[in-house]
Amino acid sequence: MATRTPRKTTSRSTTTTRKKSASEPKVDKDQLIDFYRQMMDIRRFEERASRAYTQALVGGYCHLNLGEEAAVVGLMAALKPSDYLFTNYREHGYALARGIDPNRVMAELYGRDDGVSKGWGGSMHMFDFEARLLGGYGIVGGQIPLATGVALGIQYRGENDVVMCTMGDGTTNIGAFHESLNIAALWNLPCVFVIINNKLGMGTTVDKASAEPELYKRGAAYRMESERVDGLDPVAVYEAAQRAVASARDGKPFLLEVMTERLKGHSVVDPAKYRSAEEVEQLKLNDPVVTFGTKLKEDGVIDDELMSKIDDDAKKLAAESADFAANSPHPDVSTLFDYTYATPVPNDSRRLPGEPLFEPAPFPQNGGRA
Ligand SMILES: Cc1ncc(C[n+]2csc(CCOP(=O)(O)OP(=O)(O)O)c2C)c(N)n1
Ligand SMILES: [Mg+2]
Repeated sequence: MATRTPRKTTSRSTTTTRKKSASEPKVDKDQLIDFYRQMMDIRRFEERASRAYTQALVGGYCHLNLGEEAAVVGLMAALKPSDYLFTNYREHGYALARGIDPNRVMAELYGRDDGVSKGWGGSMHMFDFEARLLGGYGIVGGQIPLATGVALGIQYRGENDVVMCTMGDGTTNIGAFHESLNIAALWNLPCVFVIINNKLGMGTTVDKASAEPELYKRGAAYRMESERVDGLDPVAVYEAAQRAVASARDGKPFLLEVMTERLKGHSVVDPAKYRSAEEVEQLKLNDPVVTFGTKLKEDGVIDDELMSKIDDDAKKLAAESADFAANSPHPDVSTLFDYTYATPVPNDSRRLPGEPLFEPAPFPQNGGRA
């Protein structure tokens, strides 16, 4: 029987050391219960999404936040409503924690008109300016330069918001990661770069892909303060994210590494055969929804009755969102090109699927001679 390895709650980079001040806000009982509720909502939503995908109700790719719920909830709690968020393709949980209606999130997975991106984006490309969720990116690392650019925009306009940019562990080996961190540190941009370290980039482990597997240490190359935190504990994540966000708001970008688990395959269709039976057994002990629920019970914050009510409510919410999505209309094909560019592009082809790429040139009457 595997045992849960005790984790150090945080490790900090050598660039700066800072003691936790007594004035940092504590998390009260209501907020602890709210964290648990949000984590359970994401868990049940993702399970419902997975089912819908296997029933062919969802097209394209579908990557889930199963195992990352504590990370998502803790991070999002540290942002103001006007702060900006960029994520990768593993984004449903972020959309929910950012306060977007689960019906709209599920409708996007179903490719329907009521979806977050009006059904044209799908699982990987949700965008909601009101919630300041600026995507959803399928290209590994594609979000990092864009997030850095938005941070530059905030600084240029003298605003007080910050940008949080989440990415996977595998993403830290993409050139754009290094270019963006370098420029953000050089120009003091208000950006928090968050590595969600689930220990796998598809099927490749961090140890096999990264010469420095303690990824938060990469901040040192850019004299950027950085920290590693236990991503199974939403409170630890929340407190670390608060420090990171405060630093960024003060013009000092921050690199935060959140140690999580990916409970299932890379995407819904991946059976994850590359994982050993022992590893899979260990995962059960590192399930954040279970471990956080147990801790709240032991601490007397929550009882069995409230726990099952929260679970029932979450299942109901997920089922309702699936019904809503199934009943939402498909987008009209005439809107296919409406949301591709923010401003018109002169040579933008408005060709519908199946139409010829170019109009055939007329055959020259004189046989092609001048
Ligand atoms: C530029 C680019 N290269 C490769 C891929 C294929 N790909 C999709 S996800 C992925 C792994 C990324 O792993 P990680 O950054 O750890 O994120 P996770 O899936 O674990 O959340 C790869 C290689 C891609 N989408 N984009
Ligand atoms: Mg990963």
